[in-house]
Amino acid sequence: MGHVPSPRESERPPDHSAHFALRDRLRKLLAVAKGHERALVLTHDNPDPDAVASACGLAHLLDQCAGVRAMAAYGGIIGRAENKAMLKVLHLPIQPVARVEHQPHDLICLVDTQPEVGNYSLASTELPQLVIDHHPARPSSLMAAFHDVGGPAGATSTLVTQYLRCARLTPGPQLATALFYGIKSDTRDLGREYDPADVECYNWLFPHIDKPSLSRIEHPAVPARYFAAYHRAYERARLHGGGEGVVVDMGDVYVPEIVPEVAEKLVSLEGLRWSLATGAFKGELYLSLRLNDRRVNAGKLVREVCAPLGGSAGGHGAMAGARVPLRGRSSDLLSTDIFAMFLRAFHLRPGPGSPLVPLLP
Ligand SMILES: [Mn+2]
Repeated sequence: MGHVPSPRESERPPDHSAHFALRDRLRKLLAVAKGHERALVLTHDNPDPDAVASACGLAHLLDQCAGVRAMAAYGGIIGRAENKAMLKVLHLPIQPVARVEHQPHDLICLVDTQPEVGNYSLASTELPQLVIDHHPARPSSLMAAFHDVGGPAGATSTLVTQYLRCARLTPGPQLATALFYGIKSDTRDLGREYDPADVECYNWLFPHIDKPSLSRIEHPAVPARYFAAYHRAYERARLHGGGEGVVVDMGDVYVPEIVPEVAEKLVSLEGLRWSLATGAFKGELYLSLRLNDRRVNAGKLVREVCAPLGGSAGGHGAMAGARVPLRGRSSDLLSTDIFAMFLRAFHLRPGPGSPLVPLLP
């Protein structure tokens, strides 16, 4: 852990054209922002560390370099213990959107998501003028006055770090730690879907981060409900295709983020190609897919399955998630239908499967 050597970087001659391209993008970003007075920088709902960090980072950039007073905000809740700890330990200036969206603002920015994805909360139908996201580009983002979407970066925090760096703004320990943790968690410690730019920003941030704070964030205290949710998930998990895939309907969950967390945990099972978890929270079914199989694109697959169900979906190669409104449907019946659709997509026979953990007598 810590400083990751980047042989690819040191072997490569300095890339001046990439630097000039970045400088041009920064100039354009600031030109779009300048002249505005107050910005709302919004993440996707139930934001993860990457979303929170990039919102705070962009707000800081707008504040310092464009003279725009910027408020970072999120919809939904921050429920995962690590994410809650991140806000608390680092005192990050981000608030629930319901608290700030009625305050005057004349610039809307979106980070870690895009207009078309529909997984962010804004009462009005105002369109964002500035969109920064590492997920695959959606056509609607190209209508924003400034957009940096669909590039190879493994985290939006990487893009924001590049802008800060290019603007010669060194983040203080709290923002640096947030951005570092954003990159680290979105790329699973630089082990999944990462780009040389992620490694470069990770290394650049490392000397500026507050190490004891990072440790407190990564090893948070968790409530008893956390263990209960895991216990239930392990008991309910069903293997399919002779251990090729695992599905679990977690039932009602106390925080939506426990669904991706469990999917992530289950995909580490030896020999497994994919894991799928669902859980119901406040009238919506949350779904998360994780893949060990590079031949399948998780984001595409989840979008195909969930769009007809009226859900909003996001994700990329190895990880994707969706939210489907229950609209009176029972969450276990909907989960059963969804599992059947995924089993079909993976060329497996639908059926009950076999338990992951044999029940004790
Ligand atoms: Mn992200």
